[in-house]
Amino acid sequence: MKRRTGVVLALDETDPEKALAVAREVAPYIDAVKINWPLVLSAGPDMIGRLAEISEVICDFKVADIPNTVRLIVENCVSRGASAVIVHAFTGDDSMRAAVEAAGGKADIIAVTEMSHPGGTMFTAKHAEELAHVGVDNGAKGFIAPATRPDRIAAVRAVVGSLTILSPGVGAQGGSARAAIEAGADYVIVGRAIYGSDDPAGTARSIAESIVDLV
Ligand code: NUP
Repeated sequence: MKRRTGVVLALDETDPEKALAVAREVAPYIDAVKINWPLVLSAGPDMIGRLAEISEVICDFKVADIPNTVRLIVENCVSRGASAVIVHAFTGDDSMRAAVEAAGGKADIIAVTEMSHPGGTMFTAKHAEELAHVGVDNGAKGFIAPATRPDRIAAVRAVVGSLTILSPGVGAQGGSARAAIEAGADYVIVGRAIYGSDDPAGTARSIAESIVDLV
């Protein structure tokens, strides 16, 4: 994934045609579309390939399983054209290694560290640095850290060095794109604030403009 604007669209719109329209409209202002279960369950997995014709695609399936199941899921995402797959790190070294091996250099594996919602402080925050280490030690190239708590982005940055950090939680969850990038994120992930707005392209452009001097 090549950073141009530093914005990733979280496309949780569940109407497939609307989702494709938003992706097309917003494409000039984003570096990737992140697809999650809501859209895949309503549109089917072929949506991964359809979006890949418009943009780089990150499959946010938060894969959390034994190594063999992780491998099967990651291989499937990559064969459909995904550029990256998000996996949980709490499953441990062997599952993380299986994800990286299954991606086979054709896609990046992104490890979840601390989650952005309030419940993310119950367990993930207490182990965020260890979770980041699981990713670093086993070849993950990207890390999810919360835009809702920019100081925690900085804590994850201290573990992952120059590897990539992507931060969800901007807009609907209360985080600011600029604060996240200033704290050390490489990309912000933005969903409802863009696809739920009256002017998705204009909103994506203004978020990109708010960080243009930092990316
Ligand atoms: O910690 C996380 N927080 C989070 O919001 C990890 C994530 N992957 N996400 C995802 O980012 C979430 O599932 C959704 O797809 C997107 C944020 O969307 P929004 O709050 O901007 O609408």
